[in-house]
Amino acid sequence: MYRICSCLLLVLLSVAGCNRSPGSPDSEHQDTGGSAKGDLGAPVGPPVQAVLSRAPDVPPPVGRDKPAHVVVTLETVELELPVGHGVNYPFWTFGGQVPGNFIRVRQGDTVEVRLRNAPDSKMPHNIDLHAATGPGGGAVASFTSPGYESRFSFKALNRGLFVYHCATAPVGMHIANGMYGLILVEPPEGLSRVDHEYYVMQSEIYTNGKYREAGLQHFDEEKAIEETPTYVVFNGRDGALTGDQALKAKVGDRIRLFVGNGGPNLVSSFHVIGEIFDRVYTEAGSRYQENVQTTLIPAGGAAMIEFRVEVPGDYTLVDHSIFRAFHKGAIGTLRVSGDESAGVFGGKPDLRPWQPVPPSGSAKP
Ligand SMILES: [Cu+2]
Repeated sequence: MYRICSCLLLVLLSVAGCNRSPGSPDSEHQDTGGSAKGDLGAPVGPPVQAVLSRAPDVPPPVGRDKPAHVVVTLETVELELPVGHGVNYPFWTFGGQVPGNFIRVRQGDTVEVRLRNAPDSKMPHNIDLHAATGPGGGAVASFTSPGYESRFSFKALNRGLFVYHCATAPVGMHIANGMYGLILVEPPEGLSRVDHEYYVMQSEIYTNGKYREAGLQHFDEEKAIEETPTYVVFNGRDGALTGDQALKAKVGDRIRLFVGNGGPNLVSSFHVIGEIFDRVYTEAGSRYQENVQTTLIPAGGAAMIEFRVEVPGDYTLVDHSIFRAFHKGAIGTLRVSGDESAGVFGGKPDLRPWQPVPPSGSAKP
């Protein structure tokens, strides 16, 4: 009788497990199968051109339920760009901006990368996509001299948010000069709907001059080896996400931040002052942590961060290794507009005079 009851209990428990809704936390924590379940068959339909975006924008969801052959055309361009405050730097880029274009595909897609190196480049470049399974993430296959285009393909077997970067020697210098970006591999069912998605990428700049020393600056190899950057920035520039360039949202919006760290050296303690992350897909993996204040993002890694904004005002994005924020540039703004939510936050200053009352019996000096 005891054995029969035990068996019945096991059956009931397994049925209860099957009844979990697809979006429930329990299902989120089930094994996704990794790369072994990532091959969803041959591409269906004609090749499609990937929609690429510039930071802080993110391409729209792929909106497909079948694997496709996706062509990603990236151009490596060497050009002088402002770092802010009268400082310029000779960047090496994917797509003429730092960070490089955001790429969005679906798990199971065959991704054909066409890497074009501008004819006036001085250096060869290539691309190592952390989303690719294969030697070097495509680095050898994509080694491209100025004035050439290389092509190679990979199947996006693993879902998640991945860094890509140039891996031409000296690798550290190519990354420090701006050659990094993010590629999102959506799960087959896509991501949940949110009101805003933003692309934020932290990195370091090593200049021979001091912080905010005006003029054209150049790469300082010694500082890079010592891991003492002149700048730590979001989206390639001191103040890229401040003032008119602030990220924007309205009270009640759900926000998803795709945050990467190009490094080349430092780990980011990513934090938004005044917000709590409802969900963080730590290290941009499939599982999420809830109610997070600050999340670590490794060099060459990323995180997907989701939260809802309830109170209007300015929220400051920082690397909470806080001297980087206030003395090296790792600072940005999320500007939330809308009605005050007094029940959530009564933030109006209410300053009143106050004098400590001396303990009774104490002598006046
Ligand atoms: Cu390069």
